[in-house]
Amino acid sequence: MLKLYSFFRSGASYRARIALALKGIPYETVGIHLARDGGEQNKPAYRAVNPQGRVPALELEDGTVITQSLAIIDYLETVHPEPRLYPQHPLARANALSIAFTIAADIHPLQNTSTTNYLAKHLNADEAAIKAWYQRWIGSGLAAVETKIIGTGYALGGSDPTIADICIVAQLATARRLNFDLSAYPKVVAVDAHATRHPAFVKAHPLNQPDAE
Ligand SMILES: N[C@@H](CCC(=O)N[C@@H](CS)C(=O)NCC(=O)O)C(=O)O
Repeated sequence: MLKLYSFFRSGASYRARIALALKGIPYETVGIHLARDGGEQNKPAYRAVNPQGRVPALELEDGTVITQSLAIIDYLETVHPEPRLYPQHPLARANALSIAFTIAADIHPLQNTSTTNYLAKHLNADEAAIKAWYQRWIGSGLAAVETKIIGTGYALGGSDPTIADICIVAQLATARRLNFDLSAYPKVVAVDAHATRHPAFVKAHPLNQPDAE
């Protein structure tokens, strides 16, 4: 069986979990606690799985490991093409990936705990400075995503969720945990509200994970 190294609260792990649930692929969760005891991601046992020390990582039956949530989603899409997570039309597909990369490449790395911990520990940033920092980057990223959303249900207006919805839902869970004010992004909030009713998104929700606390 596939193994997903995941932390229930991790937005990047949430993306991989939604994709697995949407495609109905069974897997075993291996919880990697990012905060306990200096972070299990930093221990040799997990570094042997993912030398970068980040979650998620997907281990295949033969022991091969795939890291990076978007690479995991791309792999799943290639080996289990149905249901599609990338729209068929080239422009819709480009837009879905544009939303996904805005979140995964432009927002997430800047608000990630390892980044904000570095600001605090090495650059003397206090709580107010850290809050201003992540608000700046979540805000500008979500403002861009807001302009790329076409639908009022799923992000691209189709009848099925795509990688764009996956990334939006995972990002909003983190934004809410950080008490980020979402009132300036009504389309993003509407897409999240719609997608999170889908059973696969419910299954992948942080609080429905075996390692949830
Ligand atoms: N770009 C990566 C991001 C992975 C990532 O940064 N995961 C975070 C949790 S959301 C993590 O493992 N942080 C632990 C650390 O940096 O020490 C992906 O999409 O998989």
